[in-house]
Amino acid sequence: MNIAPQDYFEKLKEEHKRLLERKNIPLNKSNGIYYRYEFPIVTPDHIPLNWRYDLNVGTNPFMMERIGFNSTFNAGAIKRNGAYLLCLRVEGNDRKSFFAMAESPNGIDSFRFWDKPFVIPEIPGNPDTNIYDMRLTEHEDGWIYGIFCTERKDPNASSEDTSSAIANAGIVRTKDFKNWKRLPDLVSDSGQQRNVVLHPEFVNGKYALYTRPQDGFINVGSGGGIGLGYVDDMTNPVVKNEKIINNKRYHTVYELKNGQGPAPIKTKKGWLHLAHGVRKTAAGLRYTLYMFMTKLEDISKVSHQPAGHFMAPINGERTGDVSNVLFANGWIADDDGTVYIYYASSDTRMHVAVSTVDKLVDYVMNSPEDKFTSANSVKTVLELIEKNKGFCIDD
Ligand code: M1P
Repeated sequence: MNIAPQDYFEKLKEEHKRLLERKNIPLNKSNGIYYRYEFPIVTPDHIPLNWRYDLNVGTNPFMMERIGFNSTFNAGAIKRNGAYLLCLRVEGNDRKSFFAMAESPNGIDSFRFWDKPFVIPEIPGNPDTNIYDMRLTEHEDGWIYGIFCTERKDPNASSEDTSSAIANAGIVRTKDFKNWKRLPDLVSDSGQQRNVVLHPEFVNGKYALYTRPQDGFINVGSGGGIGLGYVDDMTNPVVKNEKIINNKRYHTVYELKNGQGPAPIKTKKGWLHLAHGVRKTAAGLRYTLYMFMTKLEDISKVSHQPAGHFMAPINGERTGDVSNVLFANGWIADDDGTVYIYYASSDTRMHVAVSTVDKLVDYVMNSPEDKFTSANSVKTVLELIEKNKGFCIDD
């Protein structure tokens, strides 16, 4: 197509504006627990044009995209001054991720990136190769903490092994989202850590962290499970007394590995947790979301956990950069009890599903638990059929 660079850019601008202003529509089909929305809320196409194009026709005569972006996903979430904020993992075509904030007035559409991505300070002498999956926690100490995965090449890998990496938890804190103070990386007994999340309240005067100890970069090995450990001082983040509170288990959706999603939501009945579970299939790894509840008086005790997944990839969510993956590290509970669940599909784009605290509490407390055999699963179905005797249903 022969089109003058300036006209082409005008066309791009129009398309971008249309995308940013597109209204989202709740899908009719719901399981009563949450409803999804028709459109993804943030995609690489939402990224501002001046992050991608050199707008000077003199230096970019063909108006080419100079910097390409692969995905916008795995966002931490927080509400500030009435705006719904997503701290996105933005991944360039060069595979490097960084963080950028997008903001919406209603939590379901019109997400716009802030002017510039964040620059996360590095640890002197130990730069991060890649950073991703920020969990934001507004802690009762007055800081907003961001805990993310920092990945570096494994220093012990042989010279021909150019893939092995070490994952650990990087920590920053801020009060205004402009100035980020980098704290030392997490120190734990485990070789590697990912999916580390700060609990929003002190527990016996200590910071409580959900962890995911792992033996290798992809495989958790004999480690794994969602752990809970305690830190005296976030400026010297040494995890003590780390114990697994939610283990991986044979023939479940979290058979191979699991990880805490966002920081849990406090309710009158307990802490609501959203997590991801992973199993191995002939088609590769399958990531789904599941929920559980821990006790208010003892956050190390799981009181309820429904069987199976809470959300799994459907339709277009199934495909992307890493297909068959749902991953969530951000949700927002509004004052009126609405819960916005921000989830990414297939390591490519962000979506929202909407529920309420009451519905999620009901789901977690009253859905049957996994009883780990087919015979027990069918028994659970028969119990429901029996309970429903006498109720009319259409054939
Ligand atoms: O590709 C799926 C996910 O894989 C990792 O998650 P986990 O540590 O639980 O296996 C992360 O790289 C995550 O970002 C990614 O979405």
